[in-house]
Amino acid sequence: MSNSGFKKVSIIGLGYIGLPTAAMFASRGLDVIGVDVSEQTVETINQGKIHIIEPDLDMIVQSAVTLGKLKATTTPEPADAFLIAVPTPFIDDHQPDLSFIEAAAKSIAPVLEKGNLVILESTIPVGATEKLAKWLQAERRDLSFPQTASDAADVQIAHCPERVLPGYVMQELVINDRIIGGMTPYCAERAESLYQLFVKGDCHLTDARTAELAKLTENSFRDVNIAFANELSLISDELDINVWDLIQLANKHPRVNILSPGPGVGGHCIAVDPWFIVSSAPKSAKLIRTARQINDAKPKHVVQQIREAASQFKTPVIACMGLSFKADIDDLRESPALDITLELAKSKVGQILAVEPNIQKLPADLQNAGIVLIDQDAALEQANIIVALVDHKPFKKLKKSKLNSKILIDTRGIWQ
Ligand code: SAJ
Repeated sequence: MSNSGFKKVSIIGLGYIGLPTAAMFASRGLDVIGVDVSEQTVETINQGKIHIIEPDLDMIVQSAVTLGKLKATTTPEPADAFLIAVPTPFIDDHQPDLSFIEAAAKSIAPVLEKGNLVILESTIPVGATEKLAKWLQAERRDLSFPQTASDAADVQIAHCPERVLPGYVMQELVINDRIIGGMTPYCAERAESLYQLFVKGDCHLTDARTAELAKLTENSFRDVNIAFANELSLISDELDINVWDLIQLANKHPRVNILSPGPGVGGHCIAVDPWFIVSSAPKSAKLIRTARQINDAKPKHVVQQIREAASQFKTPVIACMGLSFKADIDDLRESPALDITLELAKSKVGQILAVEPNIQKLPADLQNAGIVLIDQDAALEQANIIVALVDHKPFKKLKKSKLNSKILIDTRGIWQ
C-alpha cells in the first residue's frame, strides 16, 4: 500500500480528463479501475488503446494495461477512492445539467465502503458537491457523510477541479497547482494525500464551494479576455485596421497582454463554464454574460465575411481549414470552426471542402450536408476561397506561394 493509504482508485468517466488521470495513477503503481458507460470505450482501453488524441497518453495507457494496473469496465467495483470526471453540459437557457453526476453517484453508491474518499473533478456550479453528497446519502443510509457527520464521516467528499489544457494534459496534470475543496478540512487533507501521488505543483486546500467558483472563475477570466480580442477584431474590421498588427503593438506595453481573436470560442469548458456563474448570479454577472454573447456571435460574423467573398464567384469553392475547437487536437465538441463550415454548406454558399488533419472521417451531419473531407494540398488546389479556422501546425507551415491568387479569410492570423 502507498504511504497515502490508497491502493485502488476508481475513475468514473474515461474521457479527456478521466482517462489521463486514470493512466497517471496507474503509472504511479496504484490499481486503477476505469468506469465508463460506453462499452466501446471500455473495450478500446482494455486493448491498451485510446479513443482520444492526447500526446503521450497512448504509451502510458498501453503500458498500464499491459502491466495489469489499469482495467476498464462498465460496472463500478469497490475501491479506496472514486474520482468522478463526467461531463456537465448545459441545457435550455444555459442551465447546468448535473444528470451525469447524479448517474455517476447512483452507480458508485452500491459499492461505497466506510473509509472511502469521493472526489468530484467535473466542472460544476457552486453547490454541486453538496448535491453529490446528498445523492450519495440518499442511496446509502447505512453510511455517514460529511454534511451530517463532518470530519467523523464514513465517506469523505471533495471537489478538485481539473485545470489541464487539452494537448498538454500529461504534463499539466503533474506540474499544475491543484485547488482542493473539501466538504470538511479532513476531506481536503485526504484528497491532497491522493493527488500528491503524482502532482508536483502545489495543492491549495479550501472549502468545496470556493473551489467550485475558483474553477469557473479561471475559465470566465479567459473567456472575457478572448471576448475583448474578438471585439477588437470587429472594431478593426469596421475601421479597416489589421487587428493582428494592432494587438502586437498594444502588447508591447509592459502591462498589456491581449489574447488572440478567432472564429469564436469553442470547447466544452470556456464556452460553457461562464454560464454556470451567470445562472447562479444572473443580476451580478453582467460582464461575464456579455463576453459569452460576444464570443458566441463571432462565428456569424465570419460566415458573413465568407458569404461576401463568395458572392464574387460564379461557383465558389471554399476550403475550411480546420474543424476542431482549437489547434492540434481532434476534439470537435462545441467547435466554432465546425459550426461555420456546417452553416456555409447548409446555406449553400458554395462547394465546401473541409481540411482536418486530426480526424479520419467527417461527422454524419457534415457528410449529410455535402461537405467533403479532403487533404490540404487538394483543397488548396481546388478552392478559390481559403478560410483559416484553426491554427493547426501543418497550416502554419504551409508555403505562402500556395495561397497566391486565392482569397484568404484568416480568422486566426496564421498567414499574417
Ligand atoms: N481561444 C481564442 N483566443 C485565444 C485563446 C483561445 O480564440 O487567445 C479559443 C480557442 O481557439 C478555443 C477556446 O478559446 O476555441 C478555448 O481554448 P483554450 O485553449 O483557451 O482553453 P481550453 O478550453 O482548451 O482549456 C481551458 C483551460 N482554461 C484556462 O486556460 C483558464 C484549461 O486550463 C482548463 O483545464 C480547461 O479549459 C477546462 O477543462 O476547464
